[in-house]
Amino acid sequence: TGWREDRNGAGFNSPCIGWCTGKIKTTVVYPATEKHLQKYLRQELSLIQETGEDYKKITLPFIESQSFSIQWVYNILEKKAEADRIIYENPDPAHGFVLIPDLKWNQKQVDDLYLIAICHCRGIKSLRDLTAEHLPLLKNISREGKEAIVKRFGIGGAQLRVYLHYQPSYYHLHVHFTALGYDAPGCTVERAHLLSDVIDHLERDSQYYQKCTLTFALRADEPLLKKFQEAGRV
Ligand code: G7M
Repeated sequence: TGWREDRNGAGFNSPCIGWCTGKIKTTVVYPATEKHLQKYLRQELSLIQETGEDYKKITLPFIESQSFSIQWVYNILEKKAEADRIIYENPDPAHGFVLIPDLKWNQKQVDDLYLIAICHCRGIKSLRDLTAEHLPLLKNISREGKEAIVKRFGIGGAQLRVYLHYQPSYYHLHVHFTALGYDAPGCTVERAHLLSDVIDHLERDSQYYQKCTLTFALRADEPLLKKFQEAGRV
Protein backbone atom coordinates (compact mmCIF):
# COMPACT_ATOMS: atom_id res chain seq x y z
CA THR A 1 0.00 0.00 0.00
CA GLY A 2 1.16 3.59 -0.45
CA TRP A 3 0.80 6.59 1.80
CA ARG A 4 -2.63 8.13 1.66
CA GLU A 5 -3.66 11.66 2.46
CA ASP A 6 -6.13 12.41 5.16
CA ARG A 7 -8.79 15.02 4.51
CA ASN A 8 -9.79 14.96 8.18
CA GLY A 9 -6.37 15.77 9.47
CA ALA A 10 -5.89 12.54 11.39
CA GLY A 11 -3.01 10.30 10.70
CA PHE A 12 0.06 12.43 10.36
CA ASN A 13 0.56 13.04 14.04
CA SER A 14 0.70 9.33 14.68
CA PRO A 15 3.91 7.41 14.32
CA CYS A 16 4.08 5.93 10.81
CA ILE A 17 6.82 3.87 9.27
CA GLY A 18 7.16 3.49 5.53
CA TRP A 19 9.82 1.60 3.64
CA CYS A 20 10.60 0.40 0.15
CA THR A 21 11.93 -3.02 -0.74
CA GLY A 22 12.36 -3.57 -4.44
CA LYS A 23 8.92 -2.95 -5.90
CA ILE A 24 6.88 -3.18 -2.70
CA LYS A 25 6.21 -0.12 -0.59
CA THR A 26 4.74 -0.74 2.82
CA THR A 27 3.17 1.59 5.33
CA VAL A 28 2.71 0.77 8.98
CA VAL A 29 0.45 3.00 11.06
CA TYR A 30 0.68 2.46 14.79
CA PRO A 31 -1.28 3.05 16.86
CA ALA A 32 -4.21 2.99 14.39
CA THR A 33 -7.41 4.83 15.29
CA GLU A 34 -10.91 4.17 13.91
CA LYS A 35 -10.25 7.01 11.42
CA HIS A 36 -7.16 5.23 10.12
CA LEU A 37 -9.13 2.03 9.63
CA GLN A 38 -11.84 3.87 7.69
CA LYS A 39 -9.19 5.63 5.59
CA TYR A 40 -7.56 2.41 4.45
CA LEU A 41 -10.75 0.44 3.92
CA ARG A 42 -11.97 0.25 0.35
CA GLN A 43 -14.97 2.53 -0.12
CA GLU A 44 -17.33 3.34 -2.93
CA LEU A 45 -16.41 6.54 -4.77
CA SER A 46 -18.79 9.01 -6.40
CA LEU A 47 -17.86 11.48 -9.06
CA ILE A 48 -19.06 15.04 -8.41
CA GLN A 49 -19.35 17.66 -11.10
CA GLU A 50 -19.15 20.89 -9.18
CA THR A 51 -20.29 24.00 -11.06
CA GLY A 52 -19.25 27.49 -9.96
CA GLU A 53 -22.71 27.83 -8.36
CA ASP A 54 -22.33 24.48 -6.55
CA TYR A 55 -19.07 25.74 -5.14
CA LYS A 56 -20.68 28.89 -3.75
CA LYS A 57 -23.81 27.16 -2.45
CA ILE A 58 -22.49 23.79 -1.26
CA THR A 59 -18.72 23.45 -1.09
CA LEU A 60 -17.69 26.88 0.24
CA PRO A 61 -20.20 26.90 3.14
CA PHE A 62 -19.07 23.35 3.94
CA ILE A 63 -15.36 24.31 3.97
CA GLU A 64 -16.14 27.34 6.14
CA SER A 65 -18.14 25.25 8.60
CA GLN A 66 -15.32 22.76 9.10
CA SER A 67 -12.28 23.21 11.27
CA PHE A 68 -9.76 21.74 8.82
CA SER A 69 -6.49 22.21 10.65
CA ILE A 70 -3.77 23.84 8.59
CA GLN A 71 -1.55 24.58 11.56
CA TRP A 72 1.14 22.28 10.11
CA VAL A 73 1.26 24.59 7.05
CA TYR A 74 1.68 27.72 9.20
CA ASN A 75 4.33 25.93 11.27
CA ILE A 76 6.34 25.26 8.10
CA LEU A 77 5.92 28.83 6.83
CA GLU A 78 6.93 30.23 10.22
CA LYS A 79 9.93 27.83 10.52
CA LYS A 80 8.44 26.22 13.62
CA ALA A 81 8.47 22.81 11.92
CA GLU A 82 10.59 21.10 9.25
CA ALA A 83 12.78 24.22 8.92
CA ASP A 84 15.85 22.08 8.29
CA ARG A 85 14.06 20.33 5.41
CA ILE A 86 13.33 23.43 3.32
CA ILE A 87 14.79 22.99 -0.16
CA TYR A 88 14.09 26.50 -1.41
CA GLU A 89 12.28 29.63 -0.32
CA ASN A 90 11.13 32.78 -2.03
CA PRO A 91 10.25 34.92 1.01
CA ASP A 92 8.03 37.44 -0.79
CA PRO A 93 4.77 37.62 1.24
CA ALA A 94 2.55 37.91 -1.86
CA HIS A 95 4.42 35.99 -4.55
CA GLY A 96 6.72 33.75 -2.53
CA PHE A 97 6.61 30.16 -1.30
CA VAL A 98 8.44 27.41 0.57
CA LEU A 99 9.49 24.24 -1.27
CA ILE A 100 9.74 21.21 1.01
CA PRO A 101 9.75 17.41 0.66
CA ASP A 102 6.26 15.98 1.05
CA LEU A 103 5.65 13.91 4.16
CA LYS A 104 5.25 10.86 1.93
CA TRP A 105 8.77 11.07 0.44
CA ASN A 106 11.73 9.66 2.36
CA GLN A 107 14.24 11.37 -0.02
CA LYS A 108 16.24 8.13 -0.28
CA GLN A 109 15.61 7.77 -4.02
CA VAL A 110 14.39 10.16 -6.71
CA ASP A 111 12.11 7.59 -8.42
CA ASP A 112 9.27 8.65 -6.13
CA LEU A 113 10.42 12.25 -5.72
CA TYR A 114 7.64 14.27 -4.08
CA LEU A 115 7.84 17.87 -2.93
CA ILE A 116 5.25 20.52 -2.19
CA ALA A 117 5.43 24.27 -2.71
CA ILE A 118 3.41 26.09 -0.04
CA CYS A 119 2.61 29.74 -0.80
CA HIS A 120 3.32 32.38 1.85
CA CYS A 121 0.12 34.28 1.10
CA ARG A 122 -2.74 33.19 3.38
CA GLY A 123 -6.36 32.94 2.36
CA ILE A 124 -6.05 31.26 -1.06
CA LYS A 125 -8.05 28.16 -0.23
CA SER A 126 -7.82 26.26 -3.49
CA LEU A 127 -7.91 26.34 -7.28
CA ARG A 128 -11.37 27.95 -6.97
CA ASP A 129 -9.89 31.15 -5.50
CA LEU A 130 -7.29 31.66 -8.23
CA THR A 131 -7.53 34.60 -10.61
CA ALA A 132 -5.05 36.32 -12.96
CA GLU A 133 -3.87 38.27 -9.90
CA HIS A 134 -2.13 35.07 -8.75
CA LEU A 135 -0.20 34.51 -11.99
CA PRO A 136 3.08 36.00 -10.65
CA LEU A 137 2.90 33.62 -7.65
CA LEU A 138 2.08 30.59 -9.82
CA LYS A 139 4.82 31.41 -12.32
CA ASN A 140 7.37 31.81 -9.51
CA ILE A 141 6.37 28.42 -8.10
CA SER A 142 6.68 26.81 -11.52
CA ARG A 143 10.01 28.34 -12.55
CA GLU A 144 11.83 28.59 -9.22
CA GLY A 145 10.50 25.23 -7.98
CA LYS A 146 11.85 23.45 -11.07
CA GLU A 147 15.19 25.30 -10.84
CA ALA A 148 15.59 24.30 -7.18
CA ILE A 149 14.73 20.65 -7.89
CA VAL A 150 17.17 20.28 -10.78
CA LYS A 151 19.88 21.91 -8.67
CA ARG A 152 19.32 19.70 -5.62
CA PHE A 153 18.06 16.42 -7.08
CA GLY A 154 19.17 16.51 -10.74
CA ILE A 155 15.63 16.03 -12.07
CA GLY A 156 14.78 18.48 -14.87
CA GLY A 157 11.45 20.23 -15.42
CA ALA A 158 10.51 17.89 -18.28
CA GLN A 159 10.70 14.96 -15.85
CA LEU A 160 8.38 16.54 -13.29
CA ARG A 161 4.60 16.44 -12.88
CA VAL A 162 3.62 19.77 -11.29
CA TYR A 163 -0.01 20.04 -10.21
CA LEU A 164 -2.66 21.11 -7.74
CA HIS A 165 -5.28 18.92 -6.15
CA TYR A 166 -8.99 19.65 -6.33
CA GLN A 167 -10.40 18.98 -3.81
CA PRO A 168 -7.25 19.41 -1.74
CA SER A 169 -6.96 17.90 1.73
CA TYR A 170 -5.80 21.24 3.15
CA TYR A 171 -7.32 24.57 2.13
CA HIS A 172 -4.14 26.65 1.87
CA LEU A 173 -2.75 26.85 -1.65
CA HIS A 174 0.06 24.40 -2.36
CA VAL A 175 1.48 22.76 -5.48
CA HIS A 176 2.71 19.18 -5.84
CA PHE A 177 6.00 18.31 -7.64
CA THR A 178 6.38 14.59 -8.34
CA ALA A 179 8.66 12.52 -10.56
CA LEU A 180 6.92 12.01 -13.91
CA GLY A 181 7.55 8.26 -13.82
CA TYR A 182 5.94 7.92 -10.39
CA ASP A 183 2.19 7.27 -10.14
CA ALA A 184 1.81 9.32 -7.00
CA PRO A 185 -1.43 8.92 -5.05
CA GLY A 186 -3.76 11.71 -6.14
CA CYS A 187 -2.28 12.28 -9.59
CA THR A 188 -5.37 10.85 -11.31
CA VAL A 189 -7.35 12.90 -13.83
CA GLU A 190 -10.23 13.49 -11.40
CA ARG A 191 -7.96 15.16 -8.87
CA ALA A 192 -4.78 16.62 -10.39
CA HIS A 193 -4.68 19.90 -12.33
CA LEU A 194 -1.38 20.61 -14.07
CA LEU A 195 0.08 23.94 -13.00
CA SER A 196 0.93 24.76 -16.64
CA ASP A 197 -2.74 24.30 -17.60
CA VAL A 198 -3.88 26.39 -14.64
CA ILE A 199 -1.56 29.22 -15.72
CA ASP A 200 -2.80 28.96 -19.31
CA HIS A 201 -6.47 29.08 -18.24
CA LEU A 202 -5.89 32.12 -16.04
CA GLU A 203 -4.03 33.94 -18.80
CA ARG A 204 -7.03 33.45 -21.08
CA ASP A 205 -9.69 34.24 -18.49
CA SER A 206 -9.04 35.66 -15.03
CA GLN A 207 -12.36 34.24 -13.72
CA TYR A 208 -11.87 30.79 -15.26
CA TYR A 209 -11.83 28.91 -11.94
CA GLN A 210 -14.84 30.75 -10.55
CA LYS A 211 -16.89 29.78 -13.60
CA CYS A 212 -15.76 26.33 -14.69
CA THR A 213 -17.15 22.95 -13.64
CA LEU A 214 -14.61 20.93 -11.68
CA THR A 215 -14.94 17.16 -11.39
CA PHE A 216 -13.68 15.18 -8.40
CA ALA A 217 -14.37 11.93 -6.57
CA LEU A 218 -15.59 11.64 -3.00
CA ARG A 219 -15.55 8.57 -0.78
CA ALA A 220 -18.86 7.31 0.62
CA ASP A 221 -17.99 8.48 4.15
CA GLU A 222 -17.07 12.04 3.22
CA PRO A 223 -19.39 14.68 4.69
CA LEU A 224 -19.14 16.79 1.52
CA LEU A 225 -20.77 13.95 -0.44
CA LYS A 226 -23.76 14.14 1.91
CA LYS A 227 -24.06 17.88 1.21
CA PHE A 228 -24.14 17.25 -2.55
CA GLN A 229 -26.68 14.46 -2.03
CA GLU A 230 -28.90 16.71 0.11
CA ALA A 231 -28.75 19.36 -2.61
CA GLY A 232 -29.81 16.78 -5.20
CA ARG A 233 -26.57 17.24 -7.13
CA VAL A 234 -25.46 13.62 -7.11
O1 G7M B 1 -3.30 18.77 -2.15
P1 G7M B 1 -3.50 18.01 -0.88
O2 G7M B 1 -4.08 18.90 0.20
O3 G7M B 1 -4.29 16.78 -1.10
O4 G7M B 1 -2.06 17.54 -0.42
C1 G7M B 1 -1.48 17.80 0.83
C2 G7M B 1 -0.08 17.22 0.83
O5 G7M B 1 0.58 17.64 2.01
C3 G7M B 1 -0.06 15.70 0.84
O6 G7M B 1 0.72 15.23 -0.26
C4 G7M B 1 0.54 15.34 2.20
O7 G7M B 1 1.36 14.20 2.17
C5 G7M B 1 1.35 16.56 2.52
N1 G7M B 1 1.50 16.79 3.96
C6 G7M B 1 0.53 16.67 4.89
N2 G7M B 1 1.03 17.00 6.10
C7 G7M B 1 0.28 16.99 7.33
C8 G7M B 1 2.35 17.33 5.93
C9 G7M B 1 3.37 17.76 6.84
O8 G7M B 1 3.19 17.92 8.05
N3 G7M B 1 4.59 18.01 6.27
C10 G7M B 1 4.83 17.86 4.93
N4 G7M B 1 6.06 18.11 4.48
N5 G7M B 1 3.87 17.46 4.07
C11 G7M B 1 2.64 17.19 4.57
